[in-house]
Amino acid sequence: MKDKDYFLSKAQDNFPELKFSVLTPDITEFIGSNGDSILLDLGEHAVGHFSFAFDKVNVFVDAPVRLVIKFGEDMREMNNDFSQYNGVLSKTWLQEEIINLDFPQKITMPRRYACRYIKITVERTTRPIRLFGFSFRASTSADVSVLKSANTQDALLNKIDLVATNTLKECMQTFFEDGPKRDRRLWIGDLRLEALTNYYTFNNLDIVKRCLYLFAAGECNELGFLPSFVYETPYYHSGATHIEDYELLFVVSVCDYFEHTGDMDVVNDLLGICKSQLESFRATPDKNLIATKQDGWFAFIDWCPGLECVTALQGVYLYTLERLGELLKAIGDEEYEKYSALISEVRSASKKNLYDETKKVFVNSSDNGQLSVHSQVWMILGGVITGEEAKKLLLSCLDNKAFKQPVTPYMRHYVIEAMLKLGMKDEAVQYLKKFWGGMVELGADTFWEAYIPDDLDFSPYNDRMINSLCHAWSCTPSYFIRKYGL
Ligand code: RAM
Repeated sequence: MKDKDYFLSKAQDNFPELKFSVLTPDITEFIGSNGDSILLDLGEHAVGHFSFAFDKVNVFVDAPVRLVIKFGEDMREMNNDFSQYNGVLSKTWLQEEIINLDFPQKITMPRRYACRYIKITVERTTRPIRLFGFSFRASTSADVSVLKSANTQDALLNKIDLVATNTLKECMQTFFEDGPKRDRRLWIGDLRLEALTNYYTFNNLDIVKRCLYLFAAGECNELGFLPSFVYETPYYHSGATHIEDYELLFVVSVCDYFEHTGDMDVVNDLLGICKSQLESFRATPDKNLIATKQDGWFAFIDWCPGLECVTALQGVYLYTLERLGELLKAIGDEEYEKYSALISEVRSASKKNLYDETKKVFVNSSDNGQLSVHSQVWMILGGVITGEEAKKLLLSCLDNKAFKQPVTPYMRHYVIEAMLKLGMKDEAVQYLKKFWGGMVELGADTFWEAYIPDDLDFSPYNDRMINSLCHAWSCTPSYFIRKYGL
């Protein structure tokens, strides 16, 4: 019987093996007293556990020593004063500890951190102390030995590829995490992009299967939608949030997996859930076949402030229908005809109701008439508009202040996907270099959750300190570079 226990046991069968390595910073020893601090640099981003030792210098320390230990993914984060944090997410994501050590000892800190830099401040000691034996035990389930270099003719693209594979590697732990600093959980939107990039880099199929099954085990809401995120530590827990575009992208993730592997066992296990996601979605369009906002409605699309998402969601729906249709055709499923008829119907309805023929743009009263790159891109990806007409539309909205622009590498992934669908390879390379290359030029070791070139303080959560600087959904340049030979 394919129930929660079945899916969880399948997820367990595909538990990926973690590989460990030990990093040591260039500084090996530090002598300090009250108020002194040391900054350690691991030389690269790492996810894992930090150890060190302390001892007296010459006079025995006759009281507990209090240290403040701060971990950061980049130097901007290290230079922030965490006490000034003013964001909407919990401050406890900020990686800083106060520890009291009763006597000289070697200590391995119990929590896992995601960082390149570590700052230790001696807050209170009665005598100078010696800190030494710094080491960081890093983990990943990515097998770096199988990774081939991208070897493009372009130095910046090679660098972008390196940072992108590094981002993915860091997010690959016992499942695909969205960010190893925050939220450290599995989200559908992130899973899809991580899995795609993984196919062209580390090609670890177990972790993809595991993640698909972890969602299959999740509790659906009253509409039948899968949870949009799950946790697995310390025990399985499916998230209470249901994001409409993410439930659809679960279906796409299964289609991607099948396209890459031809694995019918997984399809047999998950096809019912895929079909049910699309059936559930059918409750949302109006009589014109256009998506509407529902009670408790939430579509993600991007973290762009004030973004209206209905048209984009309609595009995600079409994109998913098309992918599922292809899968059904490939496996000879009798429902293929039904899906392909539906795609044509919803496409024509979208063009008829959402495309303004005079202004040559998609605009929707359910989006309050708001113009966005997001709507145009998803209508292109949904196949509502094609060829030269679509190219013109895309070029006219990018960098156009009249249109809401993407703010996350997640949404920018879909901009590039739309460009490549339209054969705009040169534009795709330029766009990739501008946004991911921009982060590289700012010294990124891993790609960030959000990036607006002229607003480096931007945060979806109102404070840049909480942004994840190694974020799964930003790893797709390696997918584009390797799959399309950019
Ligand atoms: C944030 C994370 C995650 C994303 C969701 C929608 O919490 O950044 O990656 O998928 O938002």
